[in-house]
Amino acid sequence: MTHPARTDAQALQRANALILQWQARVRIGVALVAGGTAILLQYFDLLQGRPISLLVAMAGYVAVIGGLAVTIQHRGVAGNLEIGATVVADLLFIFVSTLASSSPEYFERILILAFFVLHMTESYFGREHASVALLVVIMGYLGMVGVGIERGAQLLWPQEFWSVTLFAIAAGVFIFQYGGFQRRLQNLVTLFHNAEEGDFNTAYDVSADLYPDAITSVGQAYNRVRTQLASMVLSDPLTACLNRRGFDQAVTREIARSARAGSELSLISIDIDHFKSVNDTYGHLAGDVILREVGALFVQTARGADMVARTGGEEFSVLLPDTNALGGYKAALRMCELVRTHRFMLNGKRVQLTVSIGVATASGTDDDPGALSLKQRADEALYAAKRGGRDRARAWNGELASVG
Ligand code: GH3
Ligand code: MG
Ligand code: MG
Repeated sequence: MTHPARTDAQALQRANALILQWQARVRIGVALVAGGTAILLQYFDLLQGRPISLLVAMAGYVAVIGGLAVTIQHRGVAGNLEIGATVVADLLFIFVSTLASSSPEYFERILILAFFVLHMTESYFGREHASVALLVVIMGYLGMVGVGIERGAQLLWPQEFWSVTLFAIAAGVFIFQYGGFQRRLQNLVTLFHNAEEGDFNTAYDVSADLYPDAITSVGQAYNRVRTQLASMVLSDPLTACLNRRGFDQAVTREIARSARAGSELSLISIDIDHFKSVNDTYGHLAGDVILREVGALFVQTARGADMVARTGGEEFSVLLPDTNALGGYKAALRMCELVRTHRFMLNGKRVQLTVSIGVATASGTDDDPGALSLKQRADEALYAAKRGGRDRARAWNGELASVG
């Protein structure tokens, strides 16, 4: 069995790898366009600096980003190391290329370019990575201004601080507002992942979205179809009872609950006797009508908390929370009686039907059986009822397993 938290982490790393791969193409494209244009401008003396420095910086950046992308594609996963390396390469390229093409009074270009890095980091990798990148940009920028001023550049600290402050405000708002983007998207992915597994218990929390956007809309749409999906995936279309999947989920959930509460829980397995002969005599469609009627009978007789399922062709199961062995056995007897005495009618003729039933009970203590063995025990008891002559209920008592 795979650990869910680990599966989530792996899914995230695979998503990171895909994002970094297409981002590499964008990064290389932007570097080539911006760097190429700058080199051209330098060539015609419209921009200061030597084209060769910029060319080296650009080639280095493209090589690093391209190399990272190839490695990530090869490995199929990417984590903090790869994201960090990409951001460091971005910032180094921005600083180095600005140095190679701008005099100190134009260093603010760094802040403009840094927004590109923040966007790429923020939107896809979240608030933490973007905040670190923001901090590095501010420190690096102030460092460069400091060195510039020391070397006699015409820069004024108050003006530079104000530029950095404006940048920090704008970038901070951006990070704050989009900070949850990746996490919220991940929540949505988890919801859909759970739905794939047949778990529709959690709704998308719309009220947690301070700034409703497209993700909120998808969440709302998911909430609208959630109940429909649940009934489609977890219930049996013929009888409208739970299907096997829905029942398995309910058993796992209720066993955990009863273990927490220290309460007992009974599971009833039912199989219709000689059902094949009903089909053989009246046809498969008539058999279906009977199955629907039997399901309705069990639903009618069940208490509010009980869960009725059609777990096989002509097999039903009922889960009875807070029910001890005696209660479960009595319920089973009642169901036997109910089917035996019910007037099933097909083609104007009364059809006599009986069921065989097995009951198993979990006591709610530490040595409880899991969902699987509880079902196995009920099935063993059911087979014992069949062997005993049908139309009867048997409770699992620990010895049935060894009875031939
Ligand atoms: P037993 O008393 O040993 O249970 O006899 P049985 O004939 O009920 O049991 P068996 O398992 O041999 O056969 C089950 C039959 O149930 C086979 C099939 O004809 C019928 N059946 C299974 N699923 C469906 C269904 O979805 N619709 C209908 N109409 N019949 C079904
Ligand atoms: Mg059967
Ligand atoms: Mg049968």
